[in-house]
Amino acid sequence: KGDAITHFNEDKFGLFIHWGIHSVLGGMYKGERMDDIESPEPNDACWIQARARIPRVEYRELMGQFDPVNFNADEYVSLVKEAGMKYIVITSKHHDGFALWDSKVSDFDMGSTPSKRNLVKELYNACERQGIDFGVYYSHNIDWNDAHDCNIKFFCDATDEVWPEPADFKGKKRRPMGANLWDPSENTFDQYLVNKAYPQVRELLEMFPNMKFMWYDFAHFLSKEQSFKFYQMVYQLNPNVIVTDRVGHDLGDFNIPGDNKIPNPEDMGGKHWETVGTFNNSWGYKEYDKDFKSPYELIYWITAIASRGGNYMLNIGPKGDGTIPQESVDNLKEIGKWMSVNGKA
Ligand code: FUL
Repeated sequence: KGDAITHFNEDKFGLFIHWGIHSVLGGMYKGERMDDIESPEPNDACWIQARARIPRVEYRELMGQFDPVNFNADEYVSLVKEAGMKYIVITSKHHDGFALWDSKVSDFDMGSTPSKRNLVKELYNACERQGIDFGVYYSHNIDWNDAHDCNIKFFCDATDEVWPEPADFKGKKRRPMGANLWDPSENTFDQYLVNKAYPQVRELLEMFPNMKFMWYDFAHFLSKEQSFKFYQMVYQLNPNVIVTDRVGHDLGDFNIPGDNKIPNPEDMGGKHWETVGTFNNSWGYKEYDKDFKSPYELIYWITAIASRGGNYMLNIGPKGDGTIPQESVDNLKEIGKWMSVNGKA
């Protein structure tokens, strides 16, 4: 995969998009800020279902409110170009399990929303038109809607670890972060893999023949064989697609040092790497988080990362209707002014 990895590394600067039905909530649950809910789960707005322990049936109702009337894929891609970015990765399915396209194997998807739009495809087509590289994020291990306990029980048995139930989290050193133990689906984890995750990965690769990146995320509870299968599927269906190390078990073609982390390149095992970063403190849209980095700070991140040989993928969290928060738009435009003078053409 040498050429594909070199090409990726030359892209240097890209846009990450965290979008889904969680965006409708904007970090608020029943009038309460998710940060104020007592929970050990992360306070990223994409995690609101886990943090507030929202039952699956109730959460699914958000599909009825997800109406992306302000989403225009070509405008997104034009903004990316204006910012001097070369690629886009979008959350095709985040941990909640909702597919941002019309999936043949699940009704927890765009096909069940009022607009029925295939948002991932709209973006892919716009990237193709405007010459921007495209990839998808896919949460392969964690799926709160369909993946039972996300394999935590198997993982615990396999490693002989006994992890506490959610009620006992407090003060414990380790905990099963991300597993759905509040309202697990009736599927076994294997049924989820065979009936949803593997077929969806295939759908994505077949739908987007020119895609460049498969951004698997969060493999904490997968066996080595399961991680390998996810890696292998991509290789067999499209060997030009490169895969994040978050596929699990030291597989993967490039490394992600951690969210909002600039690594020491010597610790990256000789692989190319990508820092992923947020504008504010959340990946998904959170209506009350106004703590946006300034363009000057972001230019520091760009230069610090590029000078160490890495890539920087900066994130936006659109609102449920597809509007990009104004602060992000303004900052991307400011960065673009700097990039037009200092960036590579
Ligand atoms: C993490 C996820 O849990 C976050 O929600 C986000 O997607 C980040 C990029 O990766 O592992």
